Amino acid sequence: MTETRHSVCALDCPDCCSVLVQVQDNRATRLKGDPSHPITKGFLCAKVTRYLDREYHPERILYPQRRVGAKGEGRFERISWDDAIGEIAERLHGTTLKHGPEAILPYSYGGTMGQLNGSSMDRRFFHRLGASRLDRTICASTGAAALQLTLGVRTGTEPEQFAKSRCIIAWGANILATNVHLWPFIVEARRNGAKFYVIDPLRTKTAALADRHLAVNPGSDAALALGMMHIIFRDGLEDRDYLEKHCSGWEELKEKAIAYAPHRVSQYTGIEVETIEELARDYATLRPAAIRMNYGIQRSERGGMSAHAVSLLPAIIGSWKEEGGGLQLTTSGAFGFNRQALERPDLQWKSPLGREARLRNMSEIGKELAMPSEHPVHALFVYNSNPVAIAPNANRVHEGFAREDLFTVVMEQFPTDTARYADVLLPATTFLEHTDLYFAYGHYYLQLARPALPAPGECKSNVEVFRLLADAMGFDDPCFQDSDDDLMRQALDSQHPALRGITLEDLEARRSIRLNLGKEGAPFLPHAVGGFGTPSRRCEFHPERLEYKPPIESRWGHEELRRDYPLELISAKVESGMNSTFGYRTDFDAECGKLRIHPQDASVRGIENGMDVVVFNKRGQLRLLAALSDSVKPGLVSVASVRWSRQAPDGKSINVLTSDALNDLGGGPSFFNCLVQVALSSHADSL
Ligand SMILES: Nc1nc2c(c(=O)[nH]1)N[C@H]1C(S)=C(S)[C@@H](COP(=O)(O)OP(=O)(O)OC[C@H]3O[C@@H](n4cnc5c(=O)[nH]c(N)nc54)[C@H](O)[C@@H]3O)O[C@H]1N2
Ligand SMILES: Nc1nc2c(c(=O)[nH]1)N[C@H]1C(S)=C(S)[C@@H](COP(=O)(O)OP(=O)(O)OC[C@H]3O[C@@H](n4cnc5c(=O)[nH]c(N)nc54)[C@H](O)[C@@H]3O)O[C@H]1N2
Ligand code: SF4
Ligand SMILES: [Mo]
Repeated sequence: MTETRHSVCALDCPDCCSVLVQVQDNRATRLKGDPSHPITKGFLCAKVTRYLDREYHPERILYPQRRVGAKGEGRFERISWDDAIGEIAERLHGTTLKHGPEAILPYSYGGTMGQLNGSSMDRRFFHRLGASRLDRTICASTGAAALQLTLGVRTGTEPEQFAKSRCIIAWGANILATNVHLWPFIVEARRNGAKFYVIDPLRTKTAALADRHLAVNPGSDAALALGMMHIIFRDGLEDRDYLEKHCSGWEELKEKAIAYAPHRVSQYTGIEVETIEELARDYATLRPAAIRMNYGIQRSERGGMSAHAVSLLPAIIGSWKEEGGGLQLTTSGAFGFNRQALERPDLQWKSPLGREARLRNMSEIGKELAMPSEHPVHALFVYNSNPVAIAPNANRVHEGFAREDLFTVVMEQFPTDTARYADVLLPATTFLEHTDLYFAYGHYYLQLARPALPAPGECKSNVEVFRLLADAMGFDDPCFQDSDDDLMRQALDSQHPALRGITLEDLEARRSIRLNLGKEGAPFLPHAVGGFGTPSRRCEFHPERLEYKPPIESRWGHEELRRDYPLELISAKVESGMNSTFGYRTDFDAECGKLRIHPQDASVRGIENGMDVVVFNKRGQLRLLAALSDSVKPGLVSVASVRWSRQAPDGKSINVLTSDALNDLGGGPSFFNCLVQVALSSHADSL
């Protein structure tokens, strides 16, 4: 019998699609987008349309296992759940007795956007244990901090409104690859005459389809935004009324912007003066104008400053007032779940002086594990993430995970680079197999998913595993026995106006519900008349932070570095991947094995298309195949991220090259400022 069941795509993607699963005899035969969902609009991206290859893949981890080979070798023996839970509880208990609970570190990130399996029972467990806390900075903390600084909230223009815009700027946003459900709204706007700009160092598929592509130098966005402000103020195109009523600090910024004349900005950004003039004029006069800023711009040394500068632009021209205006980086702040109830930070261990457990920055996991420390981490618990592949400065990360004295638990669906380092490996369910409650970071629909398929083998959800572990550790607070439905009810039991009146029963019946945002049926205009969450309740301009300097790891930065490593490397996301999640797919892996290099840079190095090359810097080196392309400017090279190192011929993935230096705001990484040199493989030995 064939039937259609409902689910929600849990991948780390702003679109959070509503999914229909065709099922025959309890086996899925097809996934498709829910046609009734206003954002999904009946289609899924190419990578998730094929998700059933993952669901039924022969390499899925189906049973608990214990390491039998050397660390990192990936050899395991099957054990029972009782033995696995018993062993983990014993080791965590032993670590606590010997070194204190802060010697235990949880490590999780974006495996699932579900609230239950992403951050509920796990947080309760580690809080009660007194483990070190993890600062989850690897992706979005810099942009989030910049929005918080500027707007005091993490919300923005709803995707539907982009259809009404007359000027759209995709700023560090590869929409066709990473946010494809925004595209139909952009197409509609362009059909009505909108002009579409893309600001991205790479000529991505999105950039290739733009009316104007500005191939900015990496990390120079703050200069470009200041240049736009210069022109807007110079030509009197600002919305003075809006600035006076709702903004603070703008007069000083106006003064500061005088120094950012187009010819100077052109030198910093690599964009012609006329193009900068055209962009600023169009942005201020083709109304409404909307900016889709994405996380690409904040993954650089001064990414916080860049994100702050860009997020000021809508206030300067007053476009927050207009339907189809404003800016979107994220919509996540509107989902005002009761996090206290869900995560129970009150269970946390506190020292007699009230100190909370120490906080460790996940972007520095290599340093944390590999560098000598007075209070090292002795036990690590990884779930929803693959740090050995995705964290920067990967050689250091490998070194840390290889420590014989480190006890590592990994809960995974697949034998990832990280799973191979596990001492105990636990099998996790996929989103098609467990219950969860979903927020989105690219729209305003709250969604519920029940299991659409049975869990194979002995896979369990994260929530269930932390319940079992809490029991084994003797944690007797009743919250450790809460059911999935209890957790969802607690999350929804919130004072936040966006969730008012939304119950689990409503969600059960409707699956997807738009948050309560302003008047029903009216467009959501969060800052039409203020509405800022900053201390001053205004849009806050921080001119003291806005001083453009080129990143150290750039062709304009540190002189010695750029002499040895003259090329800038960007390792951005690609359409066929989802970070490292689809590392087993050959088409994705082949994409990650290519180095895009401009023909000029190739020819001076004797490199031809398809040749074996070595890319290196002081942190590491890896072998790739040269792909000559003018999608990168001279001086720039690019590699798709992130492959499994197991798949690479030399066992290395791109993050052996990236830096674990933190950027200027929110403790985020600086993946996209990375200097390298490239040589033919045959010459590499003499280097
Ligand atoms: N297909 C696919 N979709 C994804 C993901 C994936 O891996 N694959 N990952 C998901 C995740 S985790 C996230 S965070 C989002 C991220 O979504 P995006 O932010 O759109 O993705 P990124 O590739 O990080 O960066 C976007 C663009 O920024 C550009 N860029 C790099 N440096 C600079 C700079 O200095 N200035 C400017 N203006 N642009 C710059 C890159 O070339 C890239 O094309 O996508 C999510 N969706
Ligand atoms: N060079 C470079 N490095 C980057 C980036 C880049 O652009 N360039 N991007 C960075 C960014 S933005 C991000 S967000 C990070 C992403 O880093 P991660 O969050 O680590 O993302 P993934 O590599 O997709 O790994 C997620 C893992 O979670 C597992 N998983 C999924 N669902 C579940 C579940 O329910 N339970 C359990 N236990 N596991 C589950 C999946 O099998 C998968 O292996 O990478 C960062 N690293
Ligand atoms: S990855 Fe994004 S676009 Fe693809 S199905 Fe999932 S939510 Fe939709
Ligand atoms: Mo991310």
